[in-house]
Amino acid sequence: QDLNQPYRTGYHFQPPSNWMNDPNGPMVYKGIYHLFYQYNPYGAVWDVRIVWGHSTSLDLVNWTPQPPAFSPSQPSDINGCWSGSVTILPNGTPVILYTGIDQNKSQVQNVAVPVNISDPYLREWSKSPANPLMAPNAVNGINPDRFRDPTTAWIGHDGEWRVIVGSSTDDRRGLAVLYKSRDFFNWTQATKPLHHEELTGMWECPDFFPVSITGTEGLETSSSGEVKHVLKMSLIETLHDYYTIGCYDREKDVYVPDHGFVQDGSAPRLDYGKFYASKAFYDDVKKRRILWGWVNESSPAKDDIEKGWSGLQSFPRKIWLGESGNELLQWPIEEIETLRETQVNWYNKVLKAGSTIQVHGVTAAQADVDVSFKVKDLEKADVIEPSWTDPQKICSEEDLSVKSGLGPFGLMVLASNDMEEYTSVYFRIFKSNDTKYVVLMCSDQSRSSLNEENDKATFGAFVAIDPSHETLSLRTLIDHSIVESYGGGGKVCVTSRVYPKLAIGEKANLFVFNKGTQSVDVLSLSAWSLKSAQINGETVSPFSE
Ligand code: DQQ
Repeated sequence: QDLNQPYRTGYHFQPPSNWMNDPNGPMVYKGIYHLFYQYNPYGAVWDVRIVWGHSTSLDLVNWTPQPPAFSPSQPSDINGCWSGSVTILPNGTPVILYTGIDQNKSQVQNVAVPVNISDPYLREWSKSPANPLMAPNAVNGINPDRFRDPTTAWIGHDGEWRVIVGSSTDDRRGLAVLYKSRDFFNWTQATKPLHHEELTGMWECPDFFPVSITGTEGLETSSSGEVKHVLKMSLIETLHDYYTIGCYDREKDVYVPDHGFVQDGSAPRLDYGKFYASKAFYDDVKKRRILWGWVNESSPAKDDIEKGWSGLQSFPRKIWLGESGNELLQWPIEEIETLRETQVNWYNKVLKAGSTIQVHGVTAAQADVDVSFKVKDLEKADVIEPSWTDPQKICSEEDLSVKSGLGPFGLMVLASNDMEEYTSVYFRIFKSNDTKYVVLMCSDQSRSSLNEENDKATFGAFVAIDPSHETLSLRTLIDHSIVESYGGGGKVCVTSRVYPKLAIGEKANLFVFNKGTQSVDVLSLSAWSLKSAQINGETVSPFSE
């Protein structure tokens, strides 16, 4: 690994240099996966004149860079090509809808189509002279600064296209503005938004898609039948991605969530760490829905400028509706297994109270770890304070040294030899009354680096599982400066960015720990060294030369 670039990733998507933010228009076309992304060709900070970076892949793991799909060039996008989505038309042609910042700095929606549909790499795109297709005006009352990020379009009950665009009113009502079209090119605003929620502020990058209620297979965006719908919104006020699950009334063209979006922000999140402006697409090759999300830096902009880049994409995740019908599950796509090398396995190991055991034999800076715990003495759990309703706050206030509840137990990753640095991902179990348990999952970055200038906020979430019947599983993907964790089989995801000074390359270590007062069983642990993927012309070696 380039010792001057210890934070570049081995298998998380990033461009060779410069700034990247939102994933745009992911799709599979003629067997090739495409990812577009908000990219600044001029530097490592965001710039309004952002372009659509583009890469292609055969397996969603190794990526080939392509020229940017398009850049500001016409009056309707001369000040920036912002986020958008791909829709595959019934004849198989992919079409991009994206937000342009026009000559008046208004946000408008534009279309771009491939120049040559026989090119599976779709290297050239052409913008329609009819752009913009949708514009804010005095009649529709939309604020020209808050009208962006069109979704993948879908076909409604009457055969017409629908698409939503994120917006908000002046009094912070978040809006999924609905547009309809017969031919995909002439769009009219519907009289009502698809959905709105009071006091949630601007909705960036909405996403709206069906999920099966009978299995884990993904569905094409226009599917109907035995489905529920998911509406995801990225709230600019909190910089988090929230979702609701509900019913799409195809006749009335409205979406009704099963549980309304709670205005205090307690709707479920796709990730309780760093993860924003996410977008899902249907992979018809493997019949699954795949989610990408932008994971930004936690370092000051001056460090990003010095290292010459900023921003990662999460590892692509399969996403589906859990059996309960009220939560989404996510899991790293199976292709990650092609990167697995050395494997370490443990079975039925007792983690005594206060113990820390090293996992030897894997490249700890670039690894995939899957561990499941069983806790026997659940009655020993402390009762949770009624006022402890904010999991992130509990995780932040009770550090590892505090023995509250059962635990903490979990993983210490990117740990330096003498533990000056480590990131811990762990569980605590509390009782809420004599029979019910509360499982807390934390990702604590506070000791992750000797460099004090980074944002080292701790993240946390409750995991809806019953530890008296179920094992507690934790899967963590470690990749130099990103730690992406999946708790409870993908019920809760927490992604963090860390910048160790010592725990770099071969000097990084991996431990399993139990700082609680009761022993905990590791039913099984598998850890794999991961080889580096080919990402946009670069291979980070997991070993320092
Ligand atoms: N990023 C884009 C916008 C979007 C925001 C601009 C979300 O289209 O609303 O780079 O991160």
